[in-house]
Amino acid sequence: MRVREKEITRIIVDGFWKDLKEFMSSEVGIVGAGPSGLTAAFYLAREGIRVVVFERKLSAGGGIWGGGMMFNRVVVQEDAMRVVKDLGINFKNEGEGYYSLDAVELAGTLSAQVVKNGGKVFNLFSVEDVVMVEGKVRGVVVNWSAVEIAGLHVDPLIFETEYLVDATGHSAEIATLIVKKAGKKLFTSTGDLKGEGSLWAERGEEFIVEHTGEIYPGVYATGMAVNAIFGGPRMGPIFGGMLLSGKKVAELIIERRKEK
Ligand code: 48F
Repeated sequence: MRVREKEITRIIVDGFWKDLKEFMSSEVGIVGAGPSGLTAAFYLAREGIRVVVFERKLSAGGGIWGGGMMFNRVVVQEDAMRVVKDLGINFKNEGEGYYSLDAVELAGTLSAQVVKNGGKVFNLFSVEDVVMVEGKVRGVVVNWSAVEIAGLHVDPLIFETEYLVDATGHSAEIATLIVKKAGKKLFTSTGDLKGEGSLWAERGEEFIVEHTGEIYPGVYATGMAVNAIFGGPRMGPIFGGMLLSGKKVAELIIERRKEK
């Protein structure tokens, strides 16, 4: 079979263009493809909801790949095993309620399950702002990560979303942007981000699931962003809370849609 170089390019451009147009307007936008954002996207996509994930880096998976200190094994506790089983990931029972997973299998399977279920991950896309009309967040302002890294003077594009999820991890970038642009109006006691506390694994894991939810009208937080926003402790290399937080935020959005 003859391989025509220009056909390869045409197929890439056509396919990417089609995805761009399809997801330009999505029901849920998730910023950050770490464990919490991908888990949320998986459960939303599984419900047939149009969900788009923006990831600044080349690969989806966020902090999963490196495990703890580049030892690429992931530890989860009993409660999170329902997510692991929904995803069909292999695990090792370590006893006393601890389980371990291969970090590459977790990152790869989570990413694949989002896409297989109809979600879209745009990697190499950085969210640099939100669209806010009369105090309501209506979408995100996106540029190529390469433009961001090079500091080029290039205007961004806009994606429309009905619900937005801050899954940006420790930096809680969407919450930070909202405070910067709209003032201290987050659903925290001060309206501001409270900042992440020092490491306390057990409390950090509970806190993250308890506080996962809406942080501004139509905007939700999941994963480490939750602890940065509400002042919870960090938990180090245990990932159950991330998976459960992602599942919870998806369930909250699914419920919210039903109320409409
Ligand atoms: O940091 P990350 O893995 O967040 P998470 O889902 O999980 C945290 C754990 O990995 C770990 C931990 C648990 O023990 O503490 O740190 O809360 O993934 C966040 C992703 O968001 C991307 C970033 O590149 C990363 O992959 N990201 C952050 N800001 C933006 C962004 C942005 N403005 N636009 C696009 N992507």
